[in-house]
Amino acid sequence: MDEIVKQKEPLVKHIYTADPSAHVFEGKIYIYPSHDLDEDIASNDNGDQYMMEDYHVLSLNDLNSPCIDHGEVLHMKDVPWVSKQMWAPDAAYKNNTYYLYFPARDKDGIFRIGVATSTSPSGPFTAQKEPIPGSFSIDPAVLVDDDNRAYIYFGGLWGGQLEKWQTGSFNPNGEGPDASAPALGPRVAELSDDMLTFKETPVEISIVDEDGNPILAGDEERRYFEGPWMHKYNGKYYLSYSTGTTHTIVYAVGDNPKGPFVFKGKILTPVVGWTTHHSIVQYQDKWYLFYHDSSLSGGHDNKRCVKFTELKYNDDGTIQTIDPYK
Ligand code: FUB
Repeated sequence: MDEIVKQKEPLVKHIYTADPSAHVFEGKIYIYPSHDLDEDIASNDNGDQYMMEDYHVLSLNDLNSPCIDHGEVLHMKDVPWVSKQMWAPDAAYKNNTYYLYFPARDKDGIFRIGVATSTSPSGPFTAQKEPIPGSFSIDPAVLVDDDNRAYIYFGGLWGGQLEKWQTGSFNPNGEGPDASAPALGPRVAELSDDMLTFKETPVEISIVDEDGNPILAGDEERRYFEGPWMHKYNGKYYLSYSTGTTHTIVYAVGDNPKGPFVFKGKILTPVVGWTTHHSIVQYQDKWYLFYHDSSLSGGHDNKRCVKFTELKYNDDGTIQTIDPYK
């Protein structure tokens, strides 16, 4: 019981953190979160309250050790193409190099995805001078598959601008589909061998129900909103994501890294605060959900804190729903 209570405490309290992407690198757990500013900013649907400027890396030597903050590893002043809002990042390891993928608005206010490299999982990271060509929207998540091919998943509605890319180019007036039409899916592209560019034009992922019908835009309990994460369990691909307006983390399962994915159910019930964002990682013989809530700030949407808890599978491969407050 003590262990569970401890796990649900914020990983760090000296800074606000969110959107945790957790990985096991070099035998330790590394967490790549957003770094929320300690500022009171009015919330709106465009996400203007999320004005983050830099990234810190956190790590745990093991699950009973205190969390280490490795300090600032990348600041927007060192990324020539960025104007503002360094949102949810992810990291990957390949080619003896650590890669940090991050979304931010470019000088035209359009979200793009950048990549930065380091020889160490704790950084510091050096950013490429330009965003990934052809990248757009937010919330990159990278899977390096067992065959060493790497895939990047991304996309987010509303402030994340995914609605504005339905024609393949940016339409500032683009709106989401009607409630009765298929929902927008996240995008996926295989990454080039050097991990710095897309190997192909990103494609839209299809998420369907058990009968093979697309999840509809009006189905806000199940439709994709933002925060994709991909992990593999028993050879299956698990795509998990936030439902945004209904504030849950849900998942869908497929046989292929690009889908289609069949909707399965809920992983995490709503947390304190509007956003919910997560990652799933295996450490030794157990699985863990990293997530955030706004408990540390008493509920401020843009002052969040990263937490983790154990995640359990049923014998049929489904995931047991987690209530973050039980
Ligand atoms: O942290 C800024 C944005 O809020 C992220 O990119 C979204 O996933 C949401 O958590």
